[in-house]
Amino acid sequence: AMAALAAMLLITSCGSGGGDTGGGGDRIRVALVQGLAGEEFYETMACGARAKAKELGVDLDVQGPQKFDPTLQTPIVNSVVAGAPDALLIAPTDVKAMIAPLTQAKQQNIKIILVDTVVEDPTIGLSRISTDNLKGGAAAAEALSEQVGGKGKVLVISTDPGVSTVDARIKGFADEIKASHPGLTYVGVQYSHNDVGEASRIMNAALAKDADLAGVFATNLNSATGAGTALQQAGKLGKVKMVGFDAGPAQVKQLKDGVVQALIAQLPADIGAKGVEQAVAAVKGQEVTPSIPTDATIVTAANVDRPEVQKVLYKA
Ligand code: T6T
Repeated sequence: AMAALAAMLLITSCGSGGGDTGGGGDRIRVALVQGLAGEEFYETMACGARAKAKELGVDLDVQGPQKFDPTLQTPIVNSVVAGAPDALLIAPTDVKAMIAPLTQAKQQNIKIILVDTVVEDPTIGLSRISTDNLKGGAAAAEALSEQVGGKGKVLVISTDPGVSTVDARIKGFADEIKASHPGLTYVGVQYSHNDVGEASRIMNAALAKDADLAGVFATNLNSATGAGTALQQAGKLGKVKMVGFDAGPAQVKQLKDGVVQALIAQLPADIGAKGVEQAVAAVKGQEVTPSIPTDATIVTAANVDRPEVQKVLYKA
């Protein structure tokens, strides 16, 4: 009950950007650099981080690029680093391209905490907090297999190669099909560059190419929104089954409309809150936890109205 209450507080305490605090003398200063500004997953993460920052009495500055793109995220990191915060929470937008700017931050003794995504260099990030995306991808394969009755062609729509989270989801999905679903034919992955319109175009082209397509797995919010819109407009409801990662308002509507059969909801607010906790511990020289997995919930039309499931849906 206490945990449920704490989760409620996290969600409800995120009104009009309330947790950011004015710069006080020797308060710990933490920066959060999102993967994408204004998107429900990262805004919900910011919400959890703000609530925790307020509780712990630290300053939190939140920034993010307008596109999920390392060439736009790099200058933001550079300017944040120039301001010399004590700690940096970041969701790196590419496993390779973000190593250089984060190495700079590390050299300036800024404590780095990775939230959601990671980089390939294992020495970057004192703590890594994320969903078990490999497992999440496998769960998506299982859910999709069940929906299509264990047979037929299945497609994956992702964002870009080199994004650790979605890459792990694809691998988990493909491995699970290979290991346990011999009736499914995985026709491969296509990349939307995290663009809703592009995900729709990919879905439409796939429907035109494979008239017998049985299912699609969309690896994140924008991919799912675009793919679902295309399925709906093509009148493929119920004919082509879909499973999507993430649970923003558009995904939940698609679930209720019967466009999508299952969603895998992450706990972005938890990731943000735990990130701030780890950052503060690192700055104070206390023990940090190198790897913190956060939960995922499979949301379907059958369970979406339950209070414990409502709680994991991302804020609007
Ligand atoms: O799926 C999340 C996040 O985990 C991923 O790294 C990028 O996409 C999202 O932000 C959803 O759009």
